[in-house]
Amino acid sequence: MSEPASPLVPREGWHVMHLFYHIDHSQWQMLDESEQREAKTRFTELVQEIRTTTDTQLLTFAVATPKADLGFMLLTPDLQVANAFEKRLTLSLGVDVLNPGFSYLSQTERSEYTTTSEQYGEETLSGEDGLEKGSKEFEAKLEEFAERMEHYLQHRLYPVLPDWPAICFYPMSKRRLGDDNWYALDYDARRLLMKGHATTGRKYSGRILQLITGSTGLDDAEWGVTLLAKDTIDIKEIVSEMRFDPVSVKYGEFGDFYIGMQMPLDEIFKRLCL
Ligand code: 76R
Repeated sequence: MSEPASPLVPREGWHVMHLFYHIDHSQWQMLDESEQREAKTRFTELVQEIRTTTDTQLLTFAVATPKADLGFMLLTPDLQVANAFEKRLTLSLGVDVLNPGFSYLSQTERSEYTTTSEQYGEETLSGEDGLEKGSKEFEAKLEEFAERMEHYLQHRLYPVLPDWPAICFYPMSKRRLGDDNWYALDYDARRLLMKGHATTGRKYSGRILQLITGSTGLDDAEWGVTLLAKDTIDIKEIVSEMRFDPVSVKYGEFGDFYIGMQMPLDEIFKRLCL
C-alpha cells in the first residue's frame, strides 16, 4: 500500500467546498428498487460519516430552481479529506446519478478590516464616546469588546452553522477596473468603507448568519458569500441594502446566486423524487 497523501491543513481556518449537482433521473431509473434503496443507504451512511468526522460540517440542501437539484456545503480542515469526501459524495448514489454542475472552493479567514481593541478604544470609546483612557468605564467597555470580538473571530475561522432553512450562496469579487480598483485604495480608505459595510450588516443580526470565505487563488472569484436565514425576505433585503452600501455600489462584482433549502436527507430524497 502506498502512503496516504500528506494532509493539507491551513495554518488557521478550514477549507470550504460548495457543491451543486443535477440528478440524472434516466440513470436513477436504470437501478432496480433494491439497488435504489442500497444507494440511498450508502449515501445516508456517507453523510453520517462526514458529519461525525472531527471539525467537519456538511450542510445538505435542495436547490430551489433548476440551476441545480442538490447542494452541499462542506467545511473541514484538510483539503485531502474534503476532496476525498467530494469524490465519494459524487458517486454515492450510483455512477452518473449526481452530475456536478457548479462548485466553489474557499477557506474560512479572518478579515484585515476587523476592528482591533486598540482601534475601538481610540476611535469609539475615546473619540466618539469621550471616555478617558484608563477610566473604569473605558476599561470595562474595552474588555467587553475584546470578548465579543474573540467570539466573532472564532465564528469566522471555525463557524458552527445552524440548520436555518434558507441558504444563499454566491461568489463575489472586488472590482479592479480603471479608477475603480479596490486594491489600489490605501488601507485606511478600505477600512473606512468596510466599517460602513459592517454597520449595515450588523442590522441583520439574528436574522442573517453570514459567512464570508476567501477564495483568491483558490477559485474564480475572491470570496464565497454564504447567507443563512429563516425567511427568504431577509436574504432579499440584506443583498438589496448592500447594493446601496458604498463598497458594493462601486466595487461589488457578483457571480451566480444559488438559493437552497436545508433539510434532512430523507426529505431531500422525497423532494428530488429519488
Ligand atoms: O470583522 C468582521 O468580520 C465584521 C465586519 C465585517 C467584515 C470585515 C462584515 C460584516 N463583513 C466583512 C467583510 Mn460582510 N458581507 C458581504 C456580503 O452582496 C453584497 O453586496 C456583499 C455580500 C454580505 C451580504 C455581507 C454581510 N463582507 C466582508 C468581505 C471581505 C472584504 C475584504 O476582505 O475585502 C466581503 C466580500 C463581504 C461581503 N457582513 C458583515 C455582512 C453582515 C451581515 C455583517 C455583520 C456581521 C455581524 O456583525 O454579525
